[in-house]
Amino acid sequence: MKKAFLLLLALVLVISFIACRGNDKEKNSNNLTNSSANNEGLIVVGFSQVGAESDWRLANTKSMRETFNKENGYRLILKDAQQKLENQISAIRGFIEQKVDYIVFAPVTEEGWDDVLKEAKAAGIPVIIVDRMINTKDDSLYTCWVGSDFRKEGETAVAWMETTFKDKASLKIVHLQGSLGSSAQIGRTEGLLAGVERNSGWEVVYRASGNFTQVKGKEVMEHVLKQHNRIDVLYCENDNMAFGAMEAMEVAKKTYGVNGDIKIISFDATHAGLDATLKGKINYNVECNPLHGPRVEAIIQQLERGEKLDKLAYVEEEAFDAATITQAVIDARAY
Ligand code: GZL
Repeated sequence: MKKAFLLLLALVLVISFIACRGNDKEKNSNNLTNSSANNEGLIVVGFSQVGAESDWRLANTKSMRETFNKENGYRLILKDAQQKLENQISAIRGFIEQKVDYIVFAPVTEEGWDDVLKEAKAAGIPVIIVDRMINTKDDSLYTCWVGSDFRKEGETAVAWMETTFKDKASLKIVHLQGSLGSSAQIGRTEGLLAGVERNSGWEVVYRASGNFTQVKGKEVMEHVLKQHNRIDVLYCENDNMAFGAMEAMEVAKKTYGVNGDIKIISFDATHAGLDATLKGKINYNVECNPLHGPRVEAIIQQLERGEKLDKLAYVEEEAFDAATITQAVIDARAY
């Protein structure tokens, strides 16, 4: 009897020992999946991208993929949020769980980030914001931001309008906005609003968002053309919406561009957008540089070296006039 009891006790001890070992192994393997050892010494970057809504966005994603690859010493985990805030938040939570080394994200809109960024901060993971900005009172929630000065982009477009239309007593403007609440839309809209404020003859006859997509841009312009006979200017917050608006104007037999009735101002200066500018379909195109991969990599390398960083880093941008742009200018550009 005693022997049987001792045998049973030994059996229980052995089983519980194996069970613990099993857990340890699991934990180890968990740690292992996130330690540089298991990542072959690579730096793991979790990148939450807005979506694939425009040529600009595709160029931005391409830049990040080309930079954060194995040859350069990185493992990139890229999540496409399909332009939904909730998808970005769950992607960032996933990065925290996976214990990535860095979290990078392009915020779809400015609001709604504090909670998830507090979780990233608690997990000790540096956060780099690219492209658009967030609205937060606590800037300790991110390490730094790199992107465009969208208000300045709008002011650049409006300065061109003031010069081009200085002799026009009145100007009827259709305003096609980007994704509402995104810093690109907010800044470019602010630029136009300030221009309308300064120029009493300017009137925005219609304003709506095309969500930065070609399909929506066409839809909005189809509606506008049914309501408004006289339109002098289309102020369009990105190239893809401008392409959609052009489709609608062609169907409605409206002329546009350098030789047309409706002058088009666009943003992004993507390859396709500059091609349209060269052809005189877009009158003026304000650049928004998407090549953030190398910029973010430089920031990560500085952080790896323990260097201090500026909180904000603006990228250099220019603008292109259909009257002066050449094929050589387009060919010399990286995107
Ligand atoms: C601008 C970027 C905008 C582009 C659009 O930095 O956030 O989003 O202007 C893109 O083309 O969809």
